[in-house]
Parts: sequence; C-alpha cells; structure tokens
Amino acid sequence: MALDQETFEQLRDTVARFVRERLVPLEDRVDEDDAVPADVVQEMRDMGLFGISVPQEYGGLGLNMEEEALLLIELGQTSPAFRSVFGTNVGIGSQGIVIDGTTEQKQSYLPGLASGEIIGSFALTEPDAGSDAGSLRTSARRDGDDFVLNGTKRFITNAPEAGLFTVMARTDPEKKGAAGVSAFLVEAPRPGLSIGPWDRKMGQRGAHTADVVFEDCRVPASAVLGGVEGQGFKTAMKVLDRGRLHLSAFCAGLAERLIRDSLRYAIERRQFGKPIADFQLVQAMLADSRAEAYAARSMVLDAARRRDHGEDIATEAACCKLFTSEMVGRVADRAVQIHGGNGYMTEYGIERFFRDVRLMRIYEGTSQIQQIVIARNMIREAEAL
Ligand code: COS
Repeated sequence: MALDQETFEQLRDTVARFVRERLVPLEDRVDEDDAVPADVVQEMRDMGLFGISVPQEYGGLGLNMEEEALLLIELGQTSPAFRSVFGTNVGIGSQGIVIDGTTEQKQSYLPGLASGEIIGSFALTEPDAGSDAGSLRTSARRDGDDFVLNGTKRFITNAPEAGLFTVMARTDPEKKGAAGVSAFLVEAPRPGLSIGPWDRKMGQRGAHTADVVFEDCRVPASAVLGGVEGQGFKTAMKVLDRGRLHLSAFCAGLAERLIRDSLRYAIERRQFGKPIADFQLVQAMLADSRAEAYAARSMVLDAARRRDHGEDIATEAACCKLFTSEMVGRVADRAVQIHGGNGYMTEYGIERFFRDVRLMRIYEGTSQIQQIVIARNMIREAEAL
C-alpha cells in the first residue's frame, strides 16, 4: 500500500460519504444543467481527488493502482459525470507525464494537475482515427526551435475546461503507422488552438467532450513529452493500459450501485400480493448481477495488484475493460427490467444510468479492440515459447 492502511481507510470512508451525502442527491440536477456545480468541483479539489494518482513529491496522494481501484469502486456509486470532472487529471491527462515525462515536465505540470488548478486532457482520437489510433493524421512539423501543429481531435473529454492537452501528432510523415507519432504537452489557451462546441451525447450529461482544432498552432520543442520524438504512440498505449484498469474499477462500482437500487426496489415493490423480490425470476436477475459484479471487482483488484508489483498488465487490463464494461451493461439492463415501467421513467434515474454506462463499452478502447489486444498478446506469448 502506498498509504498506511488507516490513512487509506479514512480516505475511502470520506469519499464514500461524499458520494452518498453530496453527489447522489445532485444527480438529477447535474443531468438537467449538463454541469457539475462549481462548489462541488472545489470540494473535489479540497479532498485531493484530482491528484490521487500523482506522486506525493509532486503534490498528489500517490496512491498505488489497487488503492486507486478501491476509490474508483466508491466513486462508481454515483453518476459518471462526477468522475469525469477529475478523471482525466487522474488518468489519461496526467499519466503520460508521470510515466514518460522529463523531470522538468513533471515539475511544471504535475502539481497543478494534482491540485486541480489545471485540467488535463488527452487528445488521441480524430475524425478518421478512432480504434485505428496509429493512423492519426494531426501533424507536427518542425520549424526551428518550434513545432507547428495542424489537425482535428474528436470527442476529447474535458477539452472545454482543459489547460493542458497531451496531444498525439505525427512528427514523421514518412512513417505511416505508430512509429511516426510523438506526444506533445500543449498548454491552452494559445493561438491556433480552438475548441468546438460541446458534443451532444446519449448520456453522461455533465461530462463534456468537444473537438480540439489545431491551425498552425506553434509549440516549443520542449513540449515533446519525454523529449523524445516517435514515442507518442507507445506512451498513449501505456496510458490506456492504466486507464482501462481505472475505468474497469469504476464499472465495478457502477454495477454495485445499480444492484443496490434494484434490490431495494425489488424488496419494496409488491405485485401478486408480495414483494417482487420473492419471485424466483426476479431473484435470478439479482443473483446474476451480483455474481458478475463480484467477478468484476475481483479481477480488477487482481490486475491492479499485479501492476503494483511491476508486472506488464496490458492483457489483464484489456480483459478487465472487456468484462467489466460488458458486465455493467448487462447489470443496467437488468436494473431497468427489475424496475419495470418505472425503470423506463426518468424519475427513477435508472434509465439515466442505462444510457450513461453504454459509453463504457466504447471509450478508451471498444470491446472489440480489447478482444484484439487480448488475442494478439496470447498469440505472441505462445509464439515466444
Ligand atoms: N504498451 C507499450 N507499448 C505498446 C503497447 C502497450 N500496451 N501496445 C502497443 N505498443 C507498442 C508496440 O510494441 C509497437 O511498438 P514496436 O513498433 O516498437 O514494436 C507499437 O506500440 C505499435 O503497436 P501495434 O503494432 O500493436 O499498433 P497497432 O497500430 O496495430 O494498434 C491497437 C494497436 C489497435 C491496440 C491500438 O491502436 C489501440 O489500442 N486502439 C484503440 C485506441 C483507443 O483506445 N482509443 C480510445 C480513445 S483514447 S481515450
């Protein structure tokens, strides 16, 4: 454990109480306003949520992956929009710097990301480069001591709020695939960088995504992450391995919330003269959800511990993302079913979760990409024997 057991348990209790008492009552309002209230964001800063994964020497809490997963399971007990406020700072918006940044880059950016003063964002996806991330076309052309960026990034989480983007761009136009890609740390706002209007989405209202457009946007050569060109794709993959575990833990938490709501409803709701929880067909749905959520929690914590022990967890992270995101989709579907007509109505909030969790199977790598990663790694390992 990175924190001593008692300190960590206190933190976990504080987060669980914050979720229960502060965030859950705000779920409808966040959905209606499409925004998390500013005072709640400040409370998240004060609790250190923006910096849970940033090393303590740079002002964060320096949690290990297991501790982060345990906190994310607590944070999954409410609307995903809340996690998105600090999620990029904890994951894809900071970890490129933590994993591959130079000492100067860590000193410049990590304290601000950890405190939540700067919002970090990760710009990989493009209109024509989603699952095939290595085919990205945003270019970074060397010009004296600078690079000049041109291109469009799509669906970028927290782009409207971001003060720092980790941008994957092609520095070597001769190399078509992953090898020609470099990562840049681009501060915003700056000339040549513009943010599109907020995307209108199926769910997760309150979490914002938008296009990020570079038009002759000039950045100094010192903005190359780690100071080495051609490493950007690998950095992105390492960041995503970690991000996939983070999201998997979150899915496990979301499932627990949906199961709790479903169980309570099944006990209170009466039909045919008794609680619907007495009916075995309802019990089957509850039991399947419980068993799957337990499996999700167990596999996430196992993979997190392995990462903390220094193991390469690319395969395990993909297994977790594949299983937990599909699992929470099934759990949400059963939650709607158990709630019957009420599950379809906005008032109960279950249909909102149903829409919110649909994204889990798509972002940070679709289920199909996770399957490809798992199978490719299996074949590679077998061939290496
Ligand atoms: N960690 C470190 N390095 C990795 C890696 C990982 N997890 N995965 C791949 N790499 C390295 C490879 O070793 C390879 O390096 P070498 O050329 O030196 O051998 C390089 O990166 C290219 O890898 P690969 O050949 O596997 O790249 P592909 O173009 O075939 O793409 C997939 C691989 C499909 C797995 C990748 O494009 C992907 O993850 N796509 C999904 C993107 C995504 O999740 N988008 C979500 C939005 S971002 S929030």
